[in-house]
Amino acid sequence: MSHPTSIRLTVAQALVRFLSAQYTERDGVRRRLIAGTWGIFGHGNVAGVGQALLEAGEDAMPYHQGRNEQAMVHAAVGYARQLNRLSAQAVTTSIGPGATNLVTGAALATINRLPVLLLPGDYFATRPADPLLQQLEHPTEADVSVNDTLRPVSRYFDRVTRPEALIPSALQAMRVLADPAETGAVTLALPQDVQAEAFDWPEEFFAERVWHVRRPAPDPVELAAAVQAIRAASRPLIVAGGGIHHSEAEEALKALVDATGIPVASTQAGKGSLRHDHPADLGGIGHTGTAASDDLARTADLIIGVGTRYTDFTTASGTLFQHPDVRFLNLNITAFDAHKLAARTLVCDARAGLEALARALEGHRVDSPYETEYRAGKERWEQIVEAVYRADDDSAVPTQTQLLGALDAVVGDDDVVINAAGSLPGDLHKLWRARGPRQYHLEYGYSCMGYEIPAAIGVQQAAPDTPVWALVGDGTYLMMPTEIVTAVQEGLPVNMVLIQNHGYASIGGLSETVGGERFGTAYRHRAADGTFTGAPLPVDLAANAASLGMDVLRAKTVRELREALATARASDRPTCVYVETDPTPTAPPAEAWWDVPVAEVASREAAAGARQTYEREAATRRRHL
Ligand SMILES: Cc1ncc(C[n+]2csc(CCOP(=O)(O)OP(=O)(O)O)c2C)c(N)n1
Ligand SMILES: [Mg+2]
Repeated sequence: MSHPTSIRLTVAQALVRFLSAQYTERDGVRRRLIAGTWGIFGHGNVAGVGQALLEAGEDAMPYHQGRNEQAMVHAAVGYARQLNRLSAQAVTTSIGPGATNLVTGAALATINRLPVLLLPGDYFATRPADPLLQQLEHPTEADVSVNDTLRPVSRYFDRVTRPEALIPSALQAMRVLADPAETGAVTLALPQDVQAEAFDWPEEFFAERVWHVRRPAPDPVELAAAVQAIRAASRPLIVAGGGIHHSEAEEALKALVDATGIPVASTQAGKGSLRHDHPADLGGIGHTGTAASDDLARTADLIIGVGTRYTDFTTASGTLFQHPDVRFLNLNITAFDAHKLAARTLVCDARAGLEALARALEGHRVDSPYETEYRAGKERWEQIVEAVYRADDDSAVPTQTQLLGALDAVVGDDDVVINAAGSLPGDLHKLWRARGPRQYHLEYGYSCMGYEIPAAIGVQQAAPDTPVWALVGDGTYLMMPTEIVTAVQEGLPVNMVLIQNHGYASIGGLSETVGGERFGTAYRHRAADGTFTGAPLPVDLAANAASLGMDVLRAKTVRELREALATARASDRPTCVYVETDPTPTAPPAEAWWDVPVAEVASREAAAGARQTYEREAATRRRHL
């Protein structure tokens, strides 16, 4: 018997209806919390969530068709990042392989603290005929399904085995997605029989709900201690992390820096927090950082980490901060990150914290010789960037840094440049001149090859009028070109710069420094001696991109590259600029170490030599307590 205020729907229909009524709000701006749903259908969601999406219609819940489940998560992550985590997307999959394809995307989302709602189909809750197609039968734990692989990579996981359990579970899922400290991948595994089951839902379950995205203020005691530490420091350095963007704290950072003269070095996620031409912006920090940042990091007595997780790239694997009395002050919305490196903590929203610091530090400024010193370092680095960007011969094959110079010349302040893996993250972190705060979109928490193209789709969905660029190496392209089809289908004019250098330039270079002799890093035919040292493989990736529906411009010289980039930017179609680069490495070498352990014993000379260097570097590691 139905309750008078109840609505009879299947679990899947109820979930879609519930999701279409959820909103976030921050600073008075309201957005859909789940703005759309990506899906690939098979058994496990075709008759459940698939039917529910059809019934709901595009107005209530826009549907996007992907080609690969991992890629759909990447697209959703790109979307959420572009909107500062105030809006997210859901991803529905079939049972088994469709579901486990989510794992990589989920890890990426959770590591980068970006929200995505995952809705994998799951085995029957009622177990009428196990094993069903694609079921893993665990011999001793009957309730284990392949979806349990999503537990360690999800910030919230539930398997909804009864209809009424959806109510608390869906509410908890929204709480986590909208929580600035908790957010990441959220998984609701949905047994396929339960998805199709009808239930009488209380009407209130479908009422509009607004999830306020809070900005926790700093604790007065922590704030006082932080202010004291900054006043006492003679060489303070801000490490700007991704939390500044998530919190939309760029203006607050600039105000603090303008008032105090404290310089800013940025992580991959934080780059663009200050415009590149601000006198206190020193660019990237750490293993892929600039000399301006890393020289200062070595001699700074107070590191002020704002919204950073302090990865090994940032700390140069624990070797970067070498001042004998260096101390850390961490402003972070998660206590977990704030406490890293035995820091003084300021656990709060980045914008709220930076504004409070600026107020409390009024009248305080770093010594002028310190300012003169870092400004000179910045100027020296800018000359290095100019030199590697410049191409004196227009008719030559471009190097990778000349390619970045050409792109730098064509983009506007709002263009978004996306990359995640290969040799580009290092080159971009060192060289890119970030203008707008959303421009530099590097996924370097998971550094996942294949993120770029689907992420460009998500970014373009979030910012329809903004030119979006996926920068893609040949190895990365081969990992996941599939979503080109999706960009074509959705009519999204994303640009892709496809860089052909016949393999893994990045890992090849790394391999050489760690005694690996470039083993397995080039895309070449097997030679007579059985090794992959023959001719380059005869692939034509430009033709491949064209076959998937992109417009393709092949650029052979610097001049053709400049023209192709401008044409791509002006086009309203998905466009690929394909370029074979001169492999001569032209990017400045690393300013700081990165720990990749080298064989302690080896018969080959290369590894033995590399081990000596390794031990010398490892000896400089510090434990900050
Ligand atoms: C999914 C995934 N697999 C493996 C790696 C390790 N990895 C990092 S960079 C790289 C090679 C990238 O090659 P390409 O895209 O051609 O860029 P290039 O190094 O040539 O600049 C590999 C294999 C990774 N980051 N992601
Ligand atoms: Mg390559």
